[in-house]
Formats: sequence, C-alpha cells, structure tokens
Amino acid sequence: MSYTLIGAPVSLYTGKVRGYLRWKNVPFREEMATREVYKRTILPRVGWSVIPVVIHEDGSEDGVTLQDTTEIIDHVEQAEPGPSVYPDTVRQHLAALILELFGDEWLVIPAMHYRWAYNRDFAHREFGAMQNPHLPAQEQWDAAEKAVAFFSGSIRGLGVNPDSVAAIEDAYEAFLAVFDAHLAEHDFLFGSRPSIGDFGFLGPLYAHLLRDPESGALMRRIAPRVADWAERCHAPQHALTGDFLPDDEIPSGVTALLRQFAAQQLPVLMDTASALEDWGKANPDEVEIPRILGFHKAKIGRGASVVETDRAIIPYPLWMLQRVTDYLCGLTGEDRAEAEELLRSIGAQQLIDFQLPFRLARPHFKLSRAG
Ligand SMILES: N[C@@H](CCC(=O)N[C@@H](CS)C(=O)NCC(=O)O)C(=O)O
Repeated sequence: MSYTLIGAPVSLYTGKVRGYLRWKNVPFREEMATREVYKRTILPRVGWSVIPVVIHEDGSEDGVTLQDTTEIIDHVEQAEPGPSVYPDTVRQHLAALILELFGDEWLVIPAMHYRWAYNRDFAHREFGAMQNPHLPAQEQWDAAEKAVAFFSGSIRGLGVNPDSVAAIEDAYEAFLAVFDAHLAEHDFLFGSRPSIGDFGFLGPLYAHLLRDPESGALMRRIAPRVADWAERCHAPQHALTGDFLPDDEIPSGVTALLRQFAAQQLPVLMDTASALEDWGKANPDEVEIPRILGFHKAKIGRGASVVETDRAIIPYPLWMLQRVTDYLCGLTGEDRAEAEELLRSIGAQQLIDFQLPFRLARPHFKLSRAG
C-alpha cells in the first residue's frame, strides 16, 4: 500500500498535496511530471493534462487514480489513520472549507500575477526542467515555450491585466498583513494543527508566492510570519501533532480573512452560479460543463482599490462551494444557528439560503452535472 504523487516543485497545487501528505505522515514517492509521464500515466489515467495526480496502490490491479487536490486529501483522510485536517466543530469546519476555497481559487490570482509579472524566467526554467530533465538547459527552455505561453496567457482569464494589477497587489498585501498578524498568535489558522484551510492557502503561498524568488523576497520582507508558516506547513517537522482551538473558537484574524472572502470572491461566485444556471437552461442535454462559460465583469481588489475588469466565468470553484453548502445543509438546530451567525458576521449571509442551479460532480475528472 503506497502513494505516488505526480507533480512538480513549480506547481501550485502539488505543493498543497505534498505539505498535506507530509503532515499526515503518509509514505509516498514523488514522481516528476515530465512530458513522458504525462504521456504514459497522466493522459491515460485522467484523460487530460493536469497535475497533481496521486496513485494509491491499494492492492487493486491499477490502484486508485486521484486528481484534484481536494479529492486526494479527502481520499487519504478516509484511508489513513491519525488526526484529521477537518475540524469537527461547526464554525471551524465551515470556516476551514471556505478558506480552502479562498486559497485554491482566489489567492491563485496574485499567485499567477506575481509569477508571470516578476518571476517569468525562473518559472520558464522550472517548467523546462520539469518537462525534459534529460535535455541541456537551452533545449529545456525552448521546449517549455508552449507551456509558458499557456500558463502565462491564462492570467487574463483570472482577471489579471494592466487595469487590475494595482488592485491585485493591494489586496494581496492586505491579505498578507492580516494573516501575518494572525500568525503572531497562532501556528496555523485554527490553532496548533493545520487544517484543510491551511492547505488551501499553501498552494499559492508556498509553491508560487514564496518559492518564486521575487515574490518570495517580498513575502519574507513584509510578512515574515507567513513565509515561516508556508515553510512549516510545506515541510512539517512534527507530523500528526497539534490541536484545533477549544470551544470552536474562530480567532479574530480568521474572521478578517473570511471577510475578505465574502467581500472579494463571493460576489464572483454568485455571478458564476447565475451564468451556470443560464448555461444549464441553454444546454439541457449537456452533462460535461465547459471549463469556461464566457466572460463577465468582475470586481477585483478591496476597498478603494477595487476595479471592475473582464474575467472568465470559471464554474469549477462552484464545485468547491457545493462542499460548503452541503455542510450547511447537513446542520440542524443549534449547529445551524451558529453557522448562520458566522456567515452573517462575515458578510456572507447570501450563503444561508443559497442553492446551486443543479448538483455538480467530477466523474472521470471533469466537472459535470451530477446525474
Ligand atoms: N483544482 C485542481 C487544480 C489543478 C491545476 O490547475 N493544476 C495545474 C498545475 S498547478 C495544471 O496542471 N493546470 C493545467 C490546466 O489547467 O489545464 C486541483 O486542486 O487539483
């Protein structure tokens, strides 16, 4: 019984899983996602080019193939013993799910912006070394042109463009200030044990924003505790240790981070949900949902720095939002009241009665209507 993590040092979401597996103290080997590995393993097993992929050799003939960091983590949580990264109290659990979504799908905006604005050559070399480790440096570089064009070009879809860059940097620095202040009092988001929310933050904050040299220097200078947290979370010295805070406490720094989610990401998610509803009506027989449903105007930034800009309508984050609404739906009585109170206090009361237009699933690793 063993795990193989297929990914790369340069990959945002690989960093999330690597840190988690280490904390969980699960033995795994990491395989670099070279061109050959994409061809031989990823495409046949997953059907499209994406990392990370985890293969769990569980005794079955082909093992279990897992893609999507959230599904990987949930699988390991079920399969392996030891403390969970999901708090079992209502407010912390709900907050952790929301912050995983905020990390994975909103902090990816500064992560992609800083990489391609300030760390382009570094990232280009890293892509080259990942794809073709056997080639000389110049040939690695030349062969990586296509991937660099794809990933650097994708930032427009995230709403990164000359009009929004100042707002993105302002919001990122405000995020760092809040998280850094929180870390003066706590090791992780909810105490001395990392949660699924911490691992959601880890992808963008470690694999891009700390590891890429220019943005790493910025983080170490203006938010040294966040840099320290990212290193601790990515390379835990004490696996399986720590506890969530007693009495379901939500520290004030976490409340402030949740407010950033509600003010910045939630309106975009709500707009995306109504675009998905329109798509569903226009395509009643389609099961697989396109990765992009078109473009919309989205507000990016915070407070006075906000700009309205063009952004792709990306339905995938709604699948992560569904985890939040599913959790809410399962609550009753006092628990439900506490969850609603938390949502109201952060400005996310819209979520209280929110329902997606239809259920989402990921059969064959592709976002689809649940059938
Ligand atoms: N939500 C996915 C995101 C995975 C992802 O975007 N991975 C990047 C590399 S870090 C990738 O391979 N992207 C290819 C693509 O989006 O076409 C997860 O959690 O695994």
